[in-house]
Formats: sequence, C-alpha cells, structure tokens
Amino acid sequence: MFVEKVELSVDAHHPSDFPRPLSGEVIFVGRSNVGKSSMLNVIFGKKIARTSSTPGKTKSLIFFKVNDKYYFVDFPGYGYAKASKAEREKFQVLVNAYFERRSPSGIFMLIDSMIPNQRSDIEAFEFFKNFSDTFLILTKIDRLSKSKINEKVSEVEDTFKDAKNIILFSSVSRTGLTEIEKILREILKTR
Ligand SMILES: Nc1nc2c(ncn2[C@@H]2O[C@H](COP(=O)(O)OP(=O)(O)OP(=O)(O)O)[C@@H](O)[C@H]2O)c(=O)[nH]1
Ligand SMILES: [Mg+2]
Repeated sequence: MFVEKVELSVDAHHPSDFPRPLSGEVIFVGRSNVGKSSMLNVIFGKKIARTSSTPGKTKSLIFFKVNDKYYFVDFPGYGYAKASKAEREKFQVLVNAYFERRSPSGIFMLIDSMIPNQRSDIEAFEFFKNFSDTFLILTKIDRLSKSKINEKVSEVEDTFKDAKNIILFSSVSRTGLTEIEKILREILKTR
C-alpha cells in the first residue's frame, strides 16, 4: 500500500483557498462521472472522497493530505453537458489558477472505457500534458469483455499518442491499483 495516512485537508472553491505545497502533488482529472473520486477512495483504502452516480458531484479542488507529505487533488469533472455557465466559468478559473501557481509531480487523466473517445478528453489531454507527465487511466473495465477492452486500448493509443502510459483500472475489482501505486512511488520518488 502506498497510502498509510490520509485526511481531507482543503476543499478549495477559490484559488485563495489552495494550501501551501508539500513535498509532492498528484492530480486526478477527467470528465464528470469517469470515476475520479472512486479511484481515489481505492488508492486511499477508505471512502473519504465523495462519489455519485449523478455527474457533476465534485465541484471544487479537494486536497487530500497523504502520508503527511503529499497532496492528492480530486478535480471537478469537465465535459458535463448540464453544467451551468456559472459552473463552467468557476471550473475554468480554478483550473487556470491551479496551473499558474502549482507544478504537479504527475497527472492521472481518467478516461471512461465504456464510451467512444470524446473531443473534450482530446482537448484536455493536449492541455494537461504541457504541465506534467500525464498517465492515462481507462476506468470501469469491470464492465467490459476482454476483447472490448483491447479495442478500447487500441483506440486510445491511436488518439493520445504522447501518453506516458495507459493503465486499465476498476474501482470495483481494484484491477490496476498495484500499477498505479508503482507510478506514485516513481513520480513522488519514494520507496
Ligand atoms: N462499474 C464501475 N463503476 C464505477 C467505477 N468507478 C466509478 N464508478 C461509478 O461511476 C459513478 C461516478 O463515479 P465518481 O467517482 O463519483 O466519478 P467522478 O469522476 O468523481 O465524477 P465527478 O465528481 O462528477 O466529476 C459512480 O456511480 C461510481 O460508482 C468502476 O471502476 N466500475
Ligand atoms: Mg468526483
């Protein structure tokens, strides 16, 4: 296990709420409902991030303090059709302010294995990859057959050519957790 201790540190609705950086920071981004908060709960080994079957659950940047040394940040989802204009603007302000002020050690970008490649993901990837190594996580693979998973992996490889890695993940079966913990150790340079 990578995470020995975790606490919800700051629920940042405004850039002025961002905490002072610690020794390392990893962020979890992706479309609304892709499974970011669920994946964090698996990594944490407890249900501390709020999840929901309704898209648009996470609306702020939630900083979890891990092992007293790192921040893992749960981002609000993008690409949610029903989000209001005000919500989209708030998201943009938070994200732009985040990258102006901070340099994450790594970015986990989650992609839903159940849906075709989305323009919002392609645009988001082009943006995120400028800031740090961006690891692609295909989520919800418990819901697909092996052959469908392989098809999706090829589709993602063809579209997201600069991805550091493509990791298959399920919050239900916890498939992929060991690989994610290995990456966390590498990017945070710990054993
Ligand atoms: N079958 C399956 N369902 C999943 C998995 N991961 C997440 N879900 C479900 O997908 C829904 C959304 O999960 P969340 O973790 O809240 O998604 P999110 O990306 O944090 O969403 P926002 O906060 O709205 O951006 C919930 O109903 C989860 O139970 C998975 O690996 N497998
Ligand atoms: Mg969430």
